[in-house]
Amino acid sequence: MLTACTKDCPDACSLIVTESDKGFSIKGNPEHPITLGLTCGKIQNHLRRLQSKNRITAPLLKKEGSWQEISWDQALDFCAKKIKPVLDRDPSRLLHIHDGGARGVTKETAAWFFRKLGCSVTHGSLCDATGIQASLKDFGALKHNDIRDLGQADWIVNWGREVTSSSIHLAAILQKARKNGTRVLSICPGGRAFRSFSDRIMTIPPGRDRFLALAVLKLLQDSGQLDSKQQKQCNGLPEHQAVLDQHSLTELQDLTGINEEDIRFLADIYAKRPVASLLGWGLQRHLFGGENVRWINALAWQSGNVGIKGAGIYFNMSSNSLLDYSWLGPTTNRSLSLPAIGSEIKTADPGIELAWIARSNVVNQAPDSRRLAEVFTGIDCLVVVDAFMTDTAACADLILPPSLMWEEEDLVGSCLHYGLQYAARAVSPPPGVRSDLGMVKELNDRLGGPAHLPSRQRCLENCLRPYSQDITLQKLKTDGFAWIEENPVVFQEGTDHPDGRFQLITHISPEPEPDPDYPLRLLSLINKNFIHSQVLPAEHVLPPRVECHPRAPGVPELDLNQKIFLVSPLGRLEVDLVFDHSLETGTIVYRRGDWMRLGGGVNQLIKARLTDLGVGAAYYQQQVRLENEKRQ
Ligand SMILES: Nc1nc2c(c(=O)[nH]1)N[C@H]1C(S)=C(S)[C@@H](COP(=O)(O)OP(=O)(O)OC[C@H]3O[C@@H](n4cnc5c(=O)[nH]c(N)nc54)[C@H](O)[C@@H]3O)O[C@H]1N2
Ligand SMILES: Nc1nc2c(c(=O)[nH]1)N[C@H]1C(S)=C(S)[C@@H](COP(=O)(O)OP(=O)(O)OC[C@H]3O[C@@H](n4cnc5c(=O)[nH]c(N)nc54)[C@H](O)[C@@H]3O)O[C@H]1N2
Ligand SMILES: [Mo]
Repeated sequence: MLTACTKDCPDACSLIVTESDKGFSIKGNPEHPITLGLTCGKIQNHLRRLQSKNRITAPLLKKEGSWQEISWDQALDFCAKKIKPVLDRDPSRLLHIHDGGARGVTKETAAWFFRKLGCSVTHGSLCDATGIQASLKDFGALKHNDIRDLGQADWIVNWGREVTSSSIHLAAILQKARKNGTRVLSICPGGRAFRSFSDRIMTIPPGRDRFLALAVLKLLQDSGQLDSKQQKQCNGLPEHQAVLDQHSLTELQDLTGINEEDIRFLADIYAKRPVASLLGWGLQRHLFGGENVRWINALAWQSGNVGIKGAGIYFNMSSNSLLDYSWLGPTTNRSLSLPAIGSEIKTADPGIELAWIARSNVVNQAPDSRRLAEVFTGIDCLVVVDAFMTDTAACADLILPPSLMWEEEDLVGSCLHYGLQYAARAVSPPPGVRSDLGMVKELNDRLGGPAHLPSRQRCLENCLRPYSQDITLQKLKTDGFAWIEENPVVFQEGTDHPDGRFQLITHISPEPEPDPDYPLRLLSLINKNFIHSQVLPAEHVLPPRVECHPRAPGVPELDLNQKIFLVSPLGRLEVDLVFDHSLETGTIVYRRGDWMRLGGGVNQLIKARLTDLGVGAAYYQQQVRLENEKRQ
């Protein structure tokens, strides 16, 4: 049977399930142009989640601090009874939060149900909103060439994408390209992972890529190597050039820690063409993340490395854009900023009385977890739809357990490739759970049917309408996937702005000086083996591990035989310290995902701050220190 992975991962794999005497097995679909038969550890890991003894399989109601199993009828009656009077008074007092815990058409439809009720919703994102907004500002669209085109580049300049952790199929594309002569230069704050897929590495302190892109532009401009045709198709050129003139090469070397020879090497690469620029999510999670992305976009455009095969900017594509959601209809809602959701709820007027959270462990994954836990616990009624007792679920008044990936049928796009994947229901869910769509349908009935929610099949078919006979649900069921566009070369005829011109960035912000008491920049990165916080209690490695250079500030003074704490102005967390000589000395890495309830949860140390664009979370701006004992 053909199904798919609906996790919040770029690769969106097509999968083959077989059941034999030996049990259920799952492998990558060899026919899918990106999956190519290969799957990652998260797949086996998900099988363990489905069968885990920690899985919640009946609704749980909190009564005087302890959990009580109740029936679905009781649970949904409880929800309707709480929600109805709020809807009658002012629907914006009900807040809906959802994220990418599982993706798919029916998940989006369940989320739309709350919009239709007129609830408050969220905007911005914990993930990629900054880079998306930067792309929209510069190009007027979020799209890139077919990812397999990377193989046609002479050089791939990888601005901080740790592909072996975040996207093993992209890692495979890079390795294949390297075999065929393409070279990969990675610009990153170090870390061993980059070695396996890079021909050359330039180490940069986090948050400063914009100065490196500016330095390269300056060299290319001074040597007359910028592409005059592309420059004619820009807005903001004089102001942009004035910024180049305001900075000396020496100053930019100091800011980036990269020497002149390396900057010249990078300029030579961009001058030769075609060079593809791969942008990670990491570099946009800083206070000036939007500027970081925009300066790299400007470099790629002006050097003539956009709109041709083998070149281009590769950040993201919109995974939902391949599907048509217009049939759901427009809604009008009050919207709160997700990265600052704690203070947003506190100051909301009218206030939030009820919240419904699905597919998100927001307490664990958004900044300032301790405060968030307090804020959510303080809401009159919190409903969390989750299969595990996460840091968020623990704050709830009612937990509703959903069916999970492979237990329901759906369709998913990808933010990496042009494939649309069909996810069949491959296993039976435990009897006590309901799908996200199923439970909101029942709630809708109890509320007197304010929304029209079609059947699952109809939802999937509706999303395929633009493809008429070319891509039908039946065809997807048979093939497992469909390819939407073959070999697009985006921005060949100019950008998607109405005037077709590229919008150059015309300012650059200085990097704020860190408080000397907190000399280390904290990178709270994904964990190769798990998706975000989807880690079972038994899979936790505690105390959490952090990695830094042995000569990082404050480290030589530590007593390694004593307990070590990671400290920020928000709190402290006991950690296990491991050395990595390849890391930039001012950087410390924490592989996030472990739960605060169990002794992890790095977001309790991270202040809620917004990036410069798109309402993103500036997680990686956080400064910390290591210490043995509490400082007086
Ligand atoms: N296994 C696994 N895969 C996943 C996920 C998961 O949880 N687990 N999550 C998925 C999701 S939703 C996302 S958004 C992606 C995230 O995928 P990635 O883009 O890999 O994002 P990060 O891990 O946040 O950052 C990657 C790298 O950015 C570098 N970096 C940080 N700051 C800077 C900077 O200022 N400049 C430069 N040049 N580099 C910097 C860090 O060294 C880090 O190695 O992964 C997806 N894939
Ligand atoms: N410090 C720090 N924090 C970060 C980031 C960072 O760089 N640094 N980056 C972030 C990024 S890239 C992202 S994308 C976000 C991720 O933030 P979240 O989306 O909140 O991450 P998950 O931990 O995957 O939480 C999803 C939850 O959904 C549940 N779930 C799974 N399947 C289903 C389902 O079918 N239905 C329902 N109702 N629930 C389901 C899972 O059990 C899990 O608890 O957070 C980020 N948080
Ligand atoms: Mo993400």
